[in-house]
Amino acid sequence: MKNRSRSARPSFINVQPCLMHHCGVSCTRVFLFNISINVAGWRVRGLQLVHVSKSIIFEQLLGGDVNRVQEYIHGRLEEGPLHVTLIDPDRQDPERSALMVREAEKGGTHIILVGGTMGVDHPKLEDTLKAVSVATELPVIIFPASADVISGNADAILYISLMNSRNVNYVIREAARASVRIEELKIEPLSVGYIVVSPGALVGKVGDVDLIPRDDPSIAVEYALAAQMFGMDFVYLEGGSGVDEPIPGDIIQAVRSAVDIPVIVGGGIRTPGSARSTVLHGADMIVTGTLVESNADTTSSLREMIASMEEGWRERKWG
Ligand code: 1GP
Repeated sequence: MKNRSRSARPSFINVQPCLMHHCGVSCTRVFLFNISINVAGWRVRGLQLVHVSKSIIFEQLLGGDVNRVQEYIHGRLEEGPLHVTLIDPDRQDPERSALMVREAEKGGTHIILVGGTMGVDHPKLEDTLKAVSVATELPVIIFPASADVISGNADAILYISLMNSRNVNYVIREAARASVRIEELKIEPLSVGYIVVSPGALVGKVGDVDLIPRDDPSIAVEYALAAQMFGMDFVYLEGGSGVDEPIPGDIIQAVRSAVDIPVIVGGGIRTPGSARSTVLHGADMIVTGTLVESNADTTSSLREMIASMEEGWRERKWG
């Protein structure tokens, strides 16, 4: 997922993971791809077994103008829920962040999100992104606190509208300010309708949020549907970092039933049981930050949590 470039752009390229191969897109060693490519007007098709690392495949075959991270996420979601590890560069130095990421990858996490609610300064974000990118093959995505902390050292960036903020800067102005820079850096934007549910913790305060009440799923549904109608890629239900309880299942379930786009849920998820319940109620992707920051054995905690998420997913799909 490193060194994304749009320069060598083929006229058409379509790569799908082979459904018969049990590893699918998650495998970093062997891929069986159905490749279709136009070369000088001729379409060449065929199955190819590629026995190299995932990043090389993506760089060599998908190096054009494609949504690599979106493809990765949607491919993974065919198989099960995704776990996302949030790294806040303000909480530790880049070397420690890289170590946490290595452990999280061993534990089975699928995506690394780097950012924080408070304005992380730009050098700190850059240093952390560089250290983290070297440490992992997983997609590294920026979670920006503002338009001032954007970097090309990542595979993608969450392109956020904090939909239930009272402050127009967080609803759209920061996104507008960031747009030209994102385009220049050629970093993949993942558009996100970010909806903060009570208690909201720091992001609720800093973002001047009109919090979604925990006992009224209908308001969350309105915002989530609005996000989908605006054409956004994801809905992100945020309870706030470090809160005692995750977002209530009723809210997640109502949102999941209302929209077709993937639903991301974060805030207060620290146990396998809460992760399982969050997925069972409809989360497609779970974000955890505090768990990785405060845990002595990240690898085994994440293994356990991801196994529980998969149980919740199976129960949701097949009862
Ligand atoms: C990301 O704010 C969350 O959505 C992270 O929350 O720190 O409670 O895991 P935790």
